[in-house]
Amino acid sequence: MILTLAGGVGAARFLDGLTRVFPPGEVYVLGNTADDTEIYGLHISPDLDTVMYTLAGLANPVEGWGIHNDTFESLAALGRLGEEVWFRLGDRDLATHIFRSNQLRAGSSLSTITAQMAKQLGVRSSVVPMSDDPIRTIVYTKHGDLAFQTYFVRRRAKDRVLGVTFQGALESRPAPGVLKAIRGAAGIVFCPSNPLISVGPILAVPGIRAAIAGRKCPSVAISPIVGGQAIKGPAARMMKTMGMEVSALGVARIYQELVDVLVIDTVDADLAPAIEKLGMKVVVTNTMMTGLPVKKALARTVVKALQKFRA
Ligand code: FO1
Repeated sequence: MILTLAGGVGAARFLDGLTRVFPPGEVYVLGNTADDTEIYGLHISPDLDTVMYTLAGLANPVEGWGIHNDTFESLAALGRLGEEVWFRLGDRDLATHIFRSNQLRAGSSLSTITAQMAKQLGVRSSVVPMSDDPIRTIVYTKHGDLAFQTYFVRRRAKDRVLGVTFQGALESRPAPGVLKAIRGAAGIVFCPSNPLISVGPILAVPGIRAAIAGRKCPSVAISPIVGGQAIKGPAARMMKTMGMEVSALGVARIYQELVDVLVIDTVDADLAPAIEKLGMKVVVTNTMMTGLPVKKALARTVVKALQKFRA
């Protein structure tokens, strides 16, 4: 089994390729839940849903999140009632959040509900939240401490990030089976997600980082920073304002001790020697997942890197 650490859209795109070149039933997705939020009394798990919809073939191909061809009638009606509508919840997407929230209220755990929904949608991979306990990313800015979706969607990630914290992480436990899955994995993959706010919270759940650091299998990360820019989202700006080098080398520094092989884009080939000095192997390839052929080729490269390192 390959265990993957996943944020939202970047991870989902990679997993779309991976599950087409590797048996999907042998892929375990450990998803970030620190972006979760409550809107209209509903529990939203954006990263879990993004992965789930993508693997079910339902995702909106343009945004990467939400459901393809969804409508927004309910949101419009809520707006007319005076509710804030900055977080775009589609009509069909709402069903997911209503179901999840109902089940949570009835006492079910997030991991059980996620498994149930993924199965219902025909997803063959395991999609597992990092924890069943509430963990929330708080972004420190000069305008105050912002809940993640307020920073990211409402304020369009335009504030300078002074720091982040994962509220509740210290008191949280990994979801059932997570540590066992890490110990039993034949390979670990860090998807091309934001290392600070997508993979960071997963590693902040007590026990997960240590289990990965003590791995007996190879681990590969795909750099989400290409040519000094984030493929998607605010990773580059965040790394910069937090004093990190915005490059694949900066990513390598964050993942030191946890990753054996870093996959970097061809435009960053000249960084390979410096990354290798950190004790990682480097694989150079096209990481810009513009279409299915590149996604599949990247996934094949990652699987090959895992096999090669193992050998
Ligand atoms: N991202 C946006 O930029 N704007 C939105 O209105 C928005 C709505 C949304 C609804 C459901 C969902 O599952 C995800 C949604 N996202 C939206 C994406 C999400 O906020 C972020 O991509 C992740 O949290 C970061 O990984």
